[in-house]
Amino acid sequence: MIKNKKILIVGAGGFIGGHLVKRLLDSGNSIIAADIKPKEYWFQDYGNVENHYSMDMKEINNCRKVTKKIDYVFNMACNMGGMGFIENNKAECMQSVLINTNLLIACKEDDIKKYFFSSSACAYNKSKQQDVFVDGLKEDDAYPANPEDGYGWEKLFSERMCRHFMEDYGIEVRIARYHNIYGPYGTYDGGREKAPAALCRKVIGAKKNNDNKIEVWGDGKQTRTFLYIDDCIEGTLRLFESDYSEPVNIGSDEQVSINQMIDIIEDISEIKKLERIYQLDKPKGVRGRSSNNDLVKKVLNWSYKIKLKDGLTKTYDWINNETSKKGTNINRFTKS
Ligand code: GKE
Repeated sequence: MIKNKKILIVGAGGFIGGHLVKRLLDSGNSIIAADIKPKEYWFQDYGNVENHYSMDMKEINNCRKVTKKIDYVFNMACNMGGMGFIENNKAECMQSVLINTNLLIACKEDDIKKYFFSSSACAYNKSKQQDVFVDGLKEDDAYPANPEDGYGWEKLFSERMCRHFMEDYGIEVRIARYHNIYGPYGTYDGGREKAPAALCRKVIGAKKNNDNKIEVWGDGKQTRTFLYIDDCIEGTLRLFESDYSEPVNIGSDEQVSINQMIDIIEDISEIKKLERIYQLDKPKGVRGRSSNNDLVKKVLNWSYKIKLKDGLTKTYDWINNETSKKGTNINRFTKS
């Protein structure tokens, strides 16, 4: 476990970044945390951390301000969200390339030795994701390149930027391709939410309003895998401490249809089966996606532990608690 290091976490005000701050803080590191979000929009905000609020890391001089005398850098920052966001904000998502590029330049200038980049399953070739219950994506399936428009291209390009900074300047890079990470402190409304949180929120709303139906994007048959945040953090830190510098899947292979996920959430909610209003015009993304975990098991001798039902139960309970609080403005941040 990483300890007694000085670590910069960029995107620390966000979902995965916030959990990473907590985990590295608890294991005895000193943390520099930076995010473009103003303080009131940080999902988790710890006092014993050097926090830089409203810091736009697309600006190289901001990157240079926080890479001084740092041991490790984790780039968890990008302008992103679920399909509802990335399908409608392609230029915004592409600009995250400035964060990764400028951060790497600053790291080179400050001779930082190790750098983590949070990539995504959206980097994978879409032609491999056209059916439901598809075979899990292997790391080589990113080429020939045909990633998700906007966001996926930025992730794939930034992976290569990391590789070349390692080859040319000796910065050790570690790259994880995340497969739909969910859990407490994740966005659940406002437009950036992904399916697990969105559907938990909708079922909670139906229960509270005594509704007998919920709106579902697509036909509900599309399939995905979803990884609980604690597994994401564990896999991320094991990858970072490994000596493997190529992209690796950090995801689950427990593939379900969206309809099956709603069934699970209804069981958690102890609500009767809801009528599903299928909105075929809403953003759908790929038809099917799963993570092949052969490589991650081989290089890290690790695999995720938390089953979807268990992760969704924790997520549902957290969102239920948050939505019952008055005046909660968490996750309202929708524009960079
Ligand atoms: N967001 C959302 N909200 N999705 C819904 C909803 C809803 O209310 N109802 C059904 N869906 C369906 C979407 O139409 C899509 O087919 C599926 O759930 C998953 O949507 P998602 O969670 O928004 O995003 P995707 O898995 O398609 O893509 C995401 O993949 C991640 C990496 O695995 C991306 O948006 C990024 O968040 C990221 O790259």
